[in-house]
Amino acid sequence: MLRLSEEVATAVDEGQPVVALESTLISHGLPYPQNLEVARALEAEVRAAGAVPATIGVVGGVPTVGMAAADLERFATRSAAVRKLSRRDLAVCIAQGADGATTVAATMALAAAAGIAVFATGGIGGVHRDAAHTRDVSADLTELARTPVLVVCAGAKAILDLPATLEYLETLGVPVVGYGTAEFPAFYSQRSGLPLPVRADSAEEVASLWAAQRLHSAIAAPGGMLLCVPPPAEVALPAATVEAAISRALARAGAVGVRGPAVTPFLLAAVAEETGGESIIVNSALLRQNARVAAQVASALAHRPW
Ligand code: PSU
Ligand code: MN
Repeated sequence: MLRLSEEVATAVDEGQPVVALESTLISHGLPYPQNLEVARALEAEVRAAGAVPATIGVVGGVPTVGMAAADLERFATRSAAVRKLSRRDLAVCIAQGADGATTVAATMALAAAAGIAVFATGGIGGVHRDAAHTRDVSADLTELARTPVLVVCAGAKAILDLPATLEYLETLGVPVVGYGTAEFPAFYSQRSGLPLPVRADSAEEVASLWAAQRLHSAIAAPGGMLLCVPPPAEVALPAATVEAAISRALARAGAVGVRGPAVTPFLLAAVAEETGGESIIVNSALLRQNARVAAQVASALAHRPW
């Protein structure tokens, strides 16, 4: 029910550093050909930092940890034929033998099942801005509340209600740590103005926080942790530019009447158009940075006695 590549299985068995990577951003988060370039670049970043990459997805109905190059290419080039899988969609995709790209929620579940504790993504899902009416809150948040995986991200996607997302993470008991910052990053921009309770300034410091959370998780209350890395300064966009683009994107989504799992992919594509492609440059750069940081944390963890 869970296929690990030989490389990943060996690394997990031997306690080598491994970093999980998700596949929804490949099939439904970025356009071709940037999606394929990014998918390959993330694996390369993880390797360059001394860890083993494990891209996760459901391949022909088989939950796969450590996707083959040919599968990555199919997920990037034939994305219309690849489902977007959150946790609720996993069993159905398996039963129907389909291809499915896993979101943060589904990737966490499969990573934990494979014995992988560190996962790098771009921005997590969260509370949507119209959640008061639609009740649209990403399953990424509830997964963080129950699955012991450290998720390295640039905060929650800026298309969301960031203050409400932070509040909900607090409600769910998820520790949120800033990496070199005491503020929740805003995905395309470095700052949101929202303070974080915890800050860490090195991979070793993160590893010690995560080791404590993992222990606490094992004996008392199971759950993950969020490490928030601001996007690289060279490519980060001014908050005002991003807000203007998001307003136009949200208006378009409202006019078309997009609902459910289609909302996030629609908004990401619309923001890319509204920023003349700049959002894709930031998204790709922050993904690479997060993969690097995750690999450094996984390496620091591998060197700890517990
Ligand atoms: N981050 C990105 N691009 C993405 C996503 C995150 O930079 O495409 C995906 C993740 O897989 C995340 C999902 O789990 O969007 C959230 O979707 P939803 O809001 O429907 O839960
Ligand atoms: Mn949703």
